[in-house]
Amino acid sequence: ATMTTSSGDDHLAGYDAEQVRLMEEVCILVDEDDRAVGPESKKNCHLMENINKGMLHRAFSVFLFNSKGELLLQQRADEKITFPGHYTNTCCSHPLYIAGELEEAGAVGVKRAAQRKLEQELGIKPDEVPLDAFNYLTRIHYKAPSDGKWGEHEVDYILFLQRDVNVNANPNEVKSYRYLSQDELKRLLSDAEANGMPVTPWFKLIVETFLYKWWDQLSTVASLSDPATIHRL
Ligand code: DMA
Ligand code: MN
Repeated sequence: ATMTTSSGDDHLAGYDAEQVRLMEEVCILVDEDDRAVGPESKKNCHLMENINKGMLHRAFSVFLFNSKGELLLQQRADEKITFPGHYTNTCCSHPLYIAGELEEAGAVGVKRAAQRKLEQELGIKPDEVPLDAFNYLTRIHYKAPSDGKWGEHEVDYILFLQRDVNVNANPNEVKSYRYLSQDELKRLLSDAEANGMPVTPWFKLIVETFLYKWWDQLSTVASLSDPATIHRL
């Protein structure tokens, strides 16, 4: 991967050029009630110096299951600026400050963003993951440092879907991926703990709070949807 030598911004010097470019994306700043309050660069949203002053943005976390009920897990690429090499759920990112992704009715804006990133990270074609296949379950508000400089502070929309898809992972985003049963995930997480393999903080929080109870009821999970609540984790 090409490394940047000078970006004109010390914060991003030395990181992967494609990931630096993606830091120019325009995220949606929100207040604590998830009301959109304006645009801000992905870079500024993820600097701890801004997070420590209260900056908060909107995000999503996708959990994709195959028809056997196995979860698609990914390991983030080493090129990622935040949480490189960490094990995590299928796909995460941010809706952008554009009309289609700001649309809040039915959480369709975050579903569009999820469809966009499933293709960019995992090569999953949009027609394999139609917007109406996503179940928006609830939101979590959490804060987590990555290293001294970078971190997360998000209102994160949790999206479940069960579809068989063709994966063609983008190595700039994804180092490895695999499908796991519940027992296999439990084993991976306890091995990770024992062996110092990093797992993203948001994935740990969702595993600890909601994952297995929703996973146990995959085929009827839409009935468990709690769209109005923001869980403070
Ligand atoms: C950000 O994910 C979203 C959450 C829920 C942590 P990310 O760092 O994978 O975003 P991106 O893929 O856009 O870099
Ligand atoms: Mn974020």
